[in-house]
Parts: sequence; C-alpha cells; structure tokens
Amino acid sequence: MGSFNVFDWGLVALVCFSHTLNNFEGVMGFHKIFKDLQNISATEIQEAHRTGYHFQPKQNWINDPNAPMFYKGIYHLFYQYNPKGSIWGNIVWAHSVSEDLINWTPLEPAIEPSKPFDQFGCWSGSATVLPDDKPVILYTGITAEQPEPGYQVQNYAIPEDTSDPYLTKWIKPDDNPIIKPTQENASAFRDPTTAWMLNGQWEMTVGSKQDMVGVSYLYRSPDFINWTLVDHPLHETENVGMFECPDFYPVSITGENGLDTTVIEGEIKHVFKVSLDMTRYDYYTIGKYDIEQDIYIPDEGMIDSWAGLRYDWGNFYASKSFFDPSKNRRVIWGWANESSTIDEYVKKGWAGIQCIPRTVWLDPSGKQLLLWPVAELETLRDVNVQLSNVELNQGDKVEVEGITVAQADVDVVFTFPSLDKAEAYDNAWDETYPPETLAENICGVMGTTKQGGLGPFGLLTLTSNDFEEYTPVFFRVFNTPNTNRRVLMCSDAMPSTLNEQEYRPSFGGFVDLDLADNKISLRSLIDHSVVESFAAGGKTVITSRVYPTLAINENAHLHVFNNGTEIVTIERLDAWSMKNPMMN
Ligand code: DQQ
Repeated sequence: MGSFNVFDWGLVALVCFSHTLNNFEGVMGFHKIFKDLQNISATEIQEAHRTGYHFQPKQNWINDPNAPMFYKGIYHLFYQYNPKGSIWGNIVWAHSVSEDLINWTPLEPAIEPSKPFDQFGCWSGSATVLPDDKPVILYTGITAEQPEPGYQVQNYAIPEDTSDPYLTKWIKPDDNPIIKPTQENASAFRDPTTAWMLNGQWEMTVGSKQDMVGVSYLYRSPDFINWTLVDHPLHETENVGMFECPDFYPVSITGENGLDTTVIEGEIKHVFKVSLDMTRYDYYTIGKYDIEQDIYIPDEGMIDSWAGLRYDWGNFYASKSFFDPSKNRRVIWGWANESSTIDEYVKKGWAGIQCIPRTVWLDPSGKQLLLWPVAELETLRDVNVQLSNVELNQGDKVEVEGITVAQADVDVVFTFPSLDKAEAYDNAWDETYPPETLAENICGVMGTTKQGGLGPFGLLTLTSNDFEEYTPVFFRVFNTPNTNRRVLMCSDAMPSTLNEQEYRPSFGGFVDLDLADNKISLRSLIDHSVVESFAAGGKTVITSRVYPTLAINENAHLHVFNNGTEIVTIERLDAWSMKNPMMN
C-alpha cells in the first residue's frame, strides 16, 4: 500500500478545466460539413486508443445507434456511418448482427443515399416490428443541403425477405417520403421513434424545435404508410432547443422486466428521452402517457430542462432503446464520440464507439431509472483478482495487479464507519454554478487531490507509472442531509493525458442515496480510451473518453484510493481482464 500527497500526482491540478461543452469541436453539433475532410480515408489505422470490447467498425466515423431490434433470434444494430472517412459526412446506415449483443458480424450497409428522398443522407431512425413479424424502419432522409443542415423528410424501409433472420437487404419503396416537414421546420425535423398503437392506429413521434422550444411532433397512421400530423405534440419543453433522437417507452412499476412500446396502460409509467443538440446529453423524465389526451405528462417533481435527469452524465448521446422479447428486458444503446480534434480523427482513421448496451428499468422509488451493462458482457470476463476487507486511510492507494487493467471490468463495494466526517457542502456552489453543470463543476474544482472528509475515494484507472496520467472515478460525500446533493460521483478526464490538446472534462453527477448502510458500490468498464462507470447499481452513470500517452496497454495501472480523513474499506473488489469479442 502506498501513500501520496497532491504533488505525487503530477502537474494536473495546475491545468485549467473547461466545462463548456459547445466550445470544443470534439463534442459540438457535428452536422457541419467538411467537404474535403469527409472523404479522406486513412491508409493506416492508429490502434493505440481503439477499444477491445466496445462496439466499433474496423475504421471510419460512426455516430448514433439506429433501429436496434431482436428479430428471429438475432440482434441487429444499425448505426450512422461514413464509409469514406473518419469525420461525420456521407452518412449511411451500417448494419451488424449478433447472437449475444457482444460478438458482432458486419453486413453490407442496409440503407444508403440513392433516391431523391434521401440522396443527401440517411439519418437516424427506429424499427417497429409489425404484427406477423414484419419489421419496418422509419428514418430521416435528407433531400437537399439547404436549409442547413438539410431538408428533412421521413421515409420507410422494409426487408426484402422477412424469412432471413439477418435482414440482409432493405428496400426503400417508391412512395417515400411518407412525411414531409412543414415550411418552418424543414431543417429541424428528424429521428422518428419506434411506433406504438392507440385506438387501433399507429403513432410515432419526430424530434423538432420551434425557436428554443423542443418539440416532439406526433403522427398517426392506420397502415404505417399514410401518416397525418396530430394537432398537438406528444411533448414539448421550453428553452432547450432541438429535440434529437426522441425515445418514448413504457417501464413497469412492479418489476425489472422490459415492455414493448405497444403496452400503453396498466401498472406502468412512461419514459420520454431526448438528446439535446445544444448540450449533447441525453435527458429523460418519467411520467404518464395520457391516452385520453394523447400526450405525455412528466410526473410532478420531474425536472424537464437541461438540469434534468440524464442516462449518463458523461459522453453518451443519441441513444436508442429497444424491447428484447427473448430476455424480457429493455436495452439502451448510446454513442460515445471521441473527445478529440477533427485533425486527430482524420489522422487515426476512426472515430466513435457505441457504449456497452445497458438494461434499463425503473428504480423502486419511481423517481429515476437504473441502467446496468447487459449480463452477456460477463462472458468476456477472464482472469480475476479479488480484494476484500482492505482498509484505506487518508492518502492510501492500493494497486490492483494481475489482470489487463487497460481492458477490464472492475466491481467494488466501499464501506465506511459513519457519515460524521463528511465535509460541509459549500452553498456558494449553488450560487456560482447553474444547476445543469453543478456536479461537473464541483468535480472539477475539488478533483481527487483536495483532501476531504468522507472521500474522495474510488478508482484511479489508466494510471501511468508515476501518476503523470490517471483517470479517476470517485465519490465525495457532503454533509448536506435532506438534499440530493449528498453523494457526488466524478469521472475526471482532466488528469487523464499529458496531451493538453484533448478535451478533458471533469464529468460529474449526484447519486440519489441516503447511505443509511454506510456503503456504496462502483463498477467501471475500462477499455483503453473509454471508462464507463456505474454507481450504486446503476443510479448514476458516467462515461469518459480519454487518450493517455503513457498509460497504454501493459503500461497502464489500476489503483483504489482514499484521500479523505475517514477510513474507507474495500469490502470486496472483483476485477477481471476482458477478452476481445468478435468485433466486426
Ligand atoms: N445524428 C443524425 C441525426 C440526429 C443526430 C445525423 C444526432 O439524425 O439528429 O447523423 O446525433
């Protein structure tokens, strides 16, 4: 066991951090077209930061997951893909299939620009499996480059052969487009959802905006081809801007099982998720689908704004869920963009991964969702090391050795004697920072190096030999009972690399826990350039993309640390090397 002080941890504390997402090209809205760069195909793919078990194609740019579904024993994942280069552009629907959501085989792209109704791009959409096992995809076609970012219509595509479980070939019928925008929203009208049934008609919703009001237009159809605009939206939210990739689905209030979108009544609530273009996070509320009025109403107390609940408080966007009837669960896919520069993407020949698919269900409180990596991920677990009952005093760090720590799954439970030493929450933070960036700002200001009372404690992932680089995932507990700002979780990319050109946000989120049992759990999926972390069984999730220059492969280390005055005990820790699945 080693001891450290702030200076052992390198120069990182001196580096200023930025929490403004939109000022960085790695995460800003990317519908901007770089005509020359989008067609540059790298001759050599840089492997250093490629992931081992996260979904990615062999090369080039990827973004949103599209139309995930389970069909005749096969999982399908389509995704936004540039076949010609490693920045956004030339967008087609790439297609991969799997029997377990972990091992993937690539097929030919399913939908490519070819007709007047999609000649400038095939953008995001969803699948609905109609009665008699007939899948239909709804997607956004770009029919003209103006008005920017393109004139947007909704199209449908159907499999050529429904007896083929791989759904290899897709047809885009000539009666497309099936929905055209109105004059006002032609360039902000996209990403149709999976449909549901109400009063014998199909319904689905399309993301849009009117000035700064996010709008989810509602459409109705008797036959899935002729759609009419309903006279009111399913939902709208003031002051948030464009709704991208809406998702609308039921969750059970009695169990962890998932439900098909056609379930609209009973012991259920509904979730409405949007990806907000202006902040690049996925937000959700839990509420009621009022089938009399045909609108969605968030439950009382839900925050329907940038300060609302997020699936993930880090790099996770444009997510899409699907109901998996084979395991009776709902699964969410989400895209984690690179946090780098466009020049860097072009140089390395690839950009973007999909996060590990997550099972989602309603927390027993009814006030939030829980997200957890699908159980199949555990089939990749290989060599295992364990720790139990290890006490960590202030300044201690324990190295976890014997596994491939740059490609690992780590699951740990921390306990502590009491909350008495928790540091005071500084109320000035509430005055200084807007609610939507409060957690990440506190993470950035306090970091791991500022000693606390109860915490900071947690993991130092992707650490270099002398701590010049490390990506800490940790908790700080504050003495502020009766608020939801007691337990702060951080995933801090600021010290993750010596390359100061990279975007290194100090992501943070609060964990809604009263800590009555003096215990908190953390699971981190570490995979070379991504660290996906799940606190308290999936109450708060944070994904960071990081680009170490030293802590690469066998030169990376993993530690458990405590930098608070209260003793923290590793009740148990399991860490596994993770095998490489078949990945496209
Ligand atoms: N990406 C797609 C759009 C969607 C956006 C284009 C979200 O359909 O709104 O690649 O990342």
